[in-house]
Amino acid sequence: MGTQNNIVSANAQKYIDQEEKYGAHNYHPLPVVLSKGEGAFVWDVDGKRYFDFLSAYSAVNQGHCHPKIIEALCDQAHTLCLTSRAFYNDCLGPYEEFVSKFFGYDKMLPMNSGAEAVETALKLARRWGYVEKGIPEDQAIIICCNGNFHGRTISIVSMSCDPDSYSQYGPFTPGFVKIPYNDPGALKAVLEECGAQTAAFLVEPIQGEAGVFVPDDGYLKECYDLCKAHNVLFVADEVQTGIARTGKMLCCDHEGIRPDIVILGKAISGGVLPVSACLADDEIMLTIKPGEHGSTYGGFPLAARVAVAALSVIKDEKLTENAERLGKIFREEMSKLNSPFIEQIRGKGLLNAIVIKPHNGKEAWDVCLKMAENGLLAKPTHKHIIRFAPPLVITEDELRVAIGIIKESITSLE
Ligand code: IF1
Repeated sequence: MGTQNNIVSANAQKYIDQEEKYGAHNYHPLPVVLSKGEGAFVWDVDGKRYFDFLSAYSAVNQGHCHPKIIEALCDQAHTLCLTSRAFYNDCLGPYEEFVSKFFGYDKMLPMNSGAEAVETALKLARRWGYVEKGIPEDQAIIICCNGNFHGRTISIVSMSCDPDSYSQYGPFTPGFVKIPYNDPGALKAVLEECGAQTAAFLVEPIQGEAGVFVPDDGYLKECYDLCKAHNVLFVADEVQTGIARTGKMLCCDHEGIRPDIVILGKAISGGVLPVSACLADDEIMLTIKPGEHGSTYGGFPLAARVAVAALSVIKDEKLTENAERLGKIFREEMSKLNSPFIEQIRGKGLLNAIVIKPHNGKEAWDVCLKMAENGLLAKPTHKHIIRFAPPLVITEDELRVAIGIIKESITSLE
């Protein structure tokens, strides 16, 4: 907040009131009004600087307003923004080749939001199930996990276990079978019962929204092998865990598995434009023919240039290695804090979370308010879990200062 003890300045309150009056009330933000971002930092309207430990839910891995990404955006914005897919252009082909080779797949299908890429993956999986696997029409099953978050369309919330995501949005899309996360036996049982009509298994390599739920080592590999044994596609939702966030380019790389379909979003564009994509090989990707899927802005020239620049920054600045190294320091330092508030610390790379035990009548929200007061922004998920996900460009010195703020904020509430 612009001023101390969580009192919002009149300047900031003006923007809060505007959103309250003229905007839908589909969020409950922390009372901070931001106006500038650079690297690992953001500033509020009163000029106060904060460490950004949310990174727009892992979309800003490259740091706010990265100069090379902004340069690509501005250069293309002056030249050609949008052509639609009714015509070719000189940006999409180079983008498709760059991304396909970057991740090692035959092809990519460009979309805009993460949810659209997830919907695209669901359509690709069902289409492959009918055309290639021979599942009877309209009977394809897609297995998903309890605690999942894949976006907010009606088909996607049809897979959700969170009433906040699905209640009073029915009727729901059929064809989804939910199983417990981190339980290969549950997947084995469902595949043995109805593997023949199962098209895919959709999974987050780490469940972000569920509270950075890291599955046991080997879970993903065991599920992958079960899918292969039953001719079922292994579909990884790497929208939040991908693009170096967990210390590998894709979180699935930690287990050496190559998903049949990879879903990307968020940091593929470095937090500059909504850009997403599905990656797959020809057997899957070419089951969708011209005119059978698309979107107005999918892969548009502006997105193409921005995404190529954003992915190049990840490699050029070795952000994957940085996330791996600094993530270990974060968890090590936080585990030294012996606080009644801390129940558990978990994560991979720079996707971490602390499970807060309410104490002295204070809970995760109060910790976040105190951290904001002390110059660090993070937000609770599911009431008691605080996610800590700074931009991957953060330096070790900056991280150690941020850790000091987190520790000081927690101990001040004890
Ligand atoms: C909100 C959550 C995170 C995602 C995964 C697909 C999508 C997301 C693994 C859809 C999006 C965002 C959505 C945003 C908050 C944030 C979020 F809290 F909602 F669940 F990160 F954990 N797959 N996650 O995490 O991508 O359509 O948003 O581009 O809806 O409040 P999107």
